[in-house]
Formats: sequence, structure tokens, C-alpha cells
Amino acid sequence: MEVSGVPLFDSGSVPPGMLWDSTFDSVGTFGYHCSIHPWMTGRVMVG
Ligand SMILES: [Cu+2]
Repeated sequence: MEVSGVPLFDSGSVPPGMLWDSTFDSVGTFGYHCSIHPWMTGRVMVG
């Protein structure tokens, strides 16, 4: 997920079973991918 080429978040490596959270400042649907496994993608929906 990025705006003008600048990623809006980077969780770093999250080990199995661990959690990570982030607060989004704007409403919308934002795509993201795993940097280790680029085929693993998801969407964050902020409403
Ligand atoms: Cu992965």
C-alpha cells in the first residue's frame, strides 16, 4: 500500500502467532502484500 510510491506502513517481519497493528488516518481500501512472499496479498478496509 503506497501513495506516490511511498509505503504507508511496513510491519517488518511478523513471526507466526504474533500480532501487529497500525492506525490508518484515511478512509478507503488499501492493498498490501507480504514482502517475503509477494504472492500473499490482502486488503485493509478502513471505514
Ligand atoms: Cu509471507
